[in-house]
Amino acid sequence: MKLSPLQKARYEYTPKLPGMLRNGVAEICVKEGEPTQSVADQEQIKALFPNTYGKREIKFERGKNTSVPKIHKVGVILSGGQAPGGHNVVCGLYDALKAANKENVLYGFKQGPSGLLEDDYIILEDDYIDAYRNTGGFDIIGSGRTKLETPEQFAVAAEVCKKHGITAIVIIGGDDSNTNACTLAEYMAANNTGVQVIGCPKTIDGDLKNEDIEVSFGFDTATKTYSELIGNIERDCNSSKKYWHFIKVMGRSASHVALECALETQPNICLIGEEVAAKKMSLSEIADQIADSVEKRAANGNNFGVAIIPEGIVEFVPEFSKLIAEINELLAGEKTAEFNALPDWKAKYAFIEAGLTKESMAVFEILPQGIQQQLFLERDPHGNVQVSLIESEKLFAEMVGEKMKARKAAGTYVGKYATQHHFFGYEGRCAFPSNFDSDYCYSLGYNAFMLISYGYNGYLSKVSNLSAPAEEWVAGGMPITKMMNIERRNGKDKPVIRKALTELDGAPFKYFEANRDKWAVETCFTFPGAIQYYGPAEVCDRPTITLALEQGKEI
Ligand code: FBP
Repeated sequence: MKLSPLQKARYEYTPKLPGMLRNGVAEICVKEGEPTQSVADQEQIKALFPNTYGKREIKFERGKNTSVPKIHKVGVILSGGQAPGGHNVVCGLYDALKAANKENVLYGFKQGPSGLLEDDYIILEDDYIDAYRNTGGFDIIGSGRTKLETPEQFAVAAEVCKKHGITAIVIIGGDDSNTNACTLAEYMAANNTGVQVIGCPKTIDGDLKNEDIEVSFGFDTATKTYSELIGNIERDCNSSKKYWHFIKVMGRSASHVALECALETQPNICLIGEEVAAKKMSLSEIADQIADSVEKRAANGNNFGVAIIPEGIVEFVPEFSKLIAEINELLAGEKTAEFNALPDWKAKYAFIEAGLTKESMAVFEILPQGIQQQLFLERDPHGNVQVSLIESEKLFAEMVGEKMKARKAAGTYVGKYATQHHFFGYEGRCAFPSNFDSDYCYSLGYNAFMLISYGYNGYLSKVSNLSAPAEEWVAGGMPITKMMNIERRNGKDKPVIRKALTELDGAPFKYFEANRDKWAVETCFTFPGAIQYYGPAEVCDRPTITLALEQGKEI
């Protein structure tokens, strides 16, 4: 395989570990803290996790390793969407495992949790591992979205572990995968399998975050990648001065990615889904907010601008959620076939008009035809509207266009309005991990092995104090049950890790709120440029603005 110069250079990069892990595995001791409680619904969670509930928070320190020596056979799984740094979690885990004993073995289960269920694996060894150090992607073993959640699946997993003598599984995933890791850990303990389960917090979305997990890995690199691209677009539109760019960014429901990109690039507009929900904004109100910026900028002769749209925005618009629910109902069961058999869009439109309430029809009518058709034609296997596929960047660009026409007719706006659309998602998920993600991920993996060697089960690898230099990071572990609460999912009460949405009273949003009126009218763009891997620490090791603000640091 031909290597790029950066790839070669990154192979040589030595990720920075937290100070207490730097003397090698023989010099890492454990300090147990207080017993923990779940964030809510304590009695229910305790009853559901009798073997893994209430365990103590743990921290590692420099000192003589007192773990019981044994040969460790460990399995590792990458679960869900790609996030930069996943390879380094595997590398950190591998290095700690081999440093403890050369005879230890790391099994990489292929293509996500299904690899464990199908007993499809590779044994990871030096040469193979070395080709993935500090690189992006999950291709070291592949990833997948199979959910590991039923007792039947757990029994298969336990059998596969028994067959190979595997006594620990590391699951690298987001909130759902770590919820499932917690249930698997409980199963393994309840059935005396002797298998430990450890989770690692991954997702570019940044929504696996709580008082213990400061950030999920991948968020740093993905947002820096998108911010580079958004900054480049800002420079382009500031040069030609002829387009409004509508840029959708990934992040599923939560708006963390959009907010961080806005803090990095200071666009004219950034929508925040959680605010839209709190203010119960309609689509038309959102379009008006953008149109106000277009109008005011045009009055200063600036017929250009940048608007960032979070992927999940439409889910937060109450009238849109109602419309989606009605459409799902309208096409439930047999009715999909009836709808599909209608000869043309005109007939389909009449069917829709007859089936929706007056209010939802009013919302449907203001949507551009392309989006209307998308709502009915591209549906998931259960027949539901695929909200994530809705091209909200086009939706708002077109709705604002209509507003500008109306304002022109009313004589309040004189200007030109031409648009471009972008969607940034996959571009950032496999980027070469920033130094932050390279260091953080390697530390998470190394730390995961320390948790295994000290016999912990049902813990999330935890590395904290992340806005400080890596030397000052704190390594340890937190029982996953501490992060659980009961939520209603698919009509049933389920124990889950609470998903972190953007907090409207949190420091990142407050900073944005204090500045956005100025950004909406003036041209305050900032140009973060490409991620830098070599050079001064303030350029190369800088955490996200979100993390810095959350931890009270100057930005
Ligand atoms: P995870 O939650 O699994 O980390 O995935 C994140 C994500 O990148 C979302 O931002 C996005 O909505 C989704 O994955 C896309 O999924 P897919 O890769 O299946 O298209």
